[in-house]
Amino acid sequence: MSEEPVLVEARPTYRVITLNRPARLNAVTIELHRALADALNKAEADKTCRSILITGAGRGFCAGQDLSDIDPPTAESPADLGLLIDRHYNPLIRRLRAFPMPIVCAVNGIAAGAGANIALACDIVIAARSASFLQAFAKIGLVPDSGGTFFLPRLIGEARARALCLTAEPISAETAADWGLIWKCVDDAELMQQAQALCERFGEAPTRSLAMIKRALDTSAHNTLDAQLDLERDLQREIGRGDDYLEGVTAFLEKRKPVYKGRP
Ligand code: T3D
Repeated sequence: MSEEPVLVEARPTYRVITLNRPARLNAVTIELHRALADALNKAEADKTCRSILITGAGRGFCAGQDLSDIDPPTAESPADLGLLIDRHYNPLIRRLRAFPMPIVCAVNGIAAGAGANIALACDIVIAARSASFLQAFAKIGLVPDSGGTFFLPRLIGEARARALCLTAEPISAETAADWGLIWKCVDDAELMQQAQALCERFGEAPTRSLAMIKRALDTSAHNTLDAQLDLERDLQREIGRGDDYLEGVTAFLEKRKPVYKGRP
């Protein structure tokens, strides 16, 4: 197993972050959490970075929490899994959702437990045809975490969400796409090329406006229509004062391709 739990490759306008514990299907350790948080922080600090691509090394995307990286519970000393979630998983999910640029997740193989829900927290999920999604938690006597109980019913409806969580049965990437759990399923050989093409496109996009779109969509999950209309107005007012809107409209009127600053 290579030393680094996360590999980071800087492309001109985006970063490829690869979960890199292939012998364990990229199961998440505390070390991996720290490396991932560090990679996200550095990407955000770099103004040339306008999107993120997350994928996994080897045949899996991520098998969730590394079950050998936690102290085994005993009758005298039961586990406090809440601590792990508070310190690492919840901050990661919040960070992905609030990240001020699009995050594309290329699911190259099985995404299980928290691994599945980390993928669902990304903005656009593309999966290889051979990949699958598994809410593994009930198999080991746990409840879905990392936002699973939030994302699943909203994406695929109550009936399917309940069955996936309660049976802990996997679904194929094709089914995930048919159900609307992910954006699309592509042939294995095309996965990275399609994910990279998306990130390249985001490299020319008005990044601040994309960040606000993320915010508006996240808020809509628990807003009334009235509150959402007000939020849309406020965001539009703010973004409408920026350079990218001016450039977008000017380019449209001049019948040319806009050149957005993205993250000034
Ligand atoms: O601390 C907490 O627990 C709270 C937080 C919870 C968040 C969670 O994510 S809980 C859910 C944890 N994940 C799981 O329960 C999934 C466990 N893994 C599996 O059920 C299976 O590995 C898969 C269905 C994902 C894939 O099966 P398969 O047959 O394709 O592969 P495999 O042979 O089981 O796994 C390959 C290797 O990866 C194997 O090691 P070995 O035998 O070759 O040395 C296996 O032990 C290892 N591995 C897979 N998942 C994990 C793991 N090692 C540690 N932790 C894992 N989660």
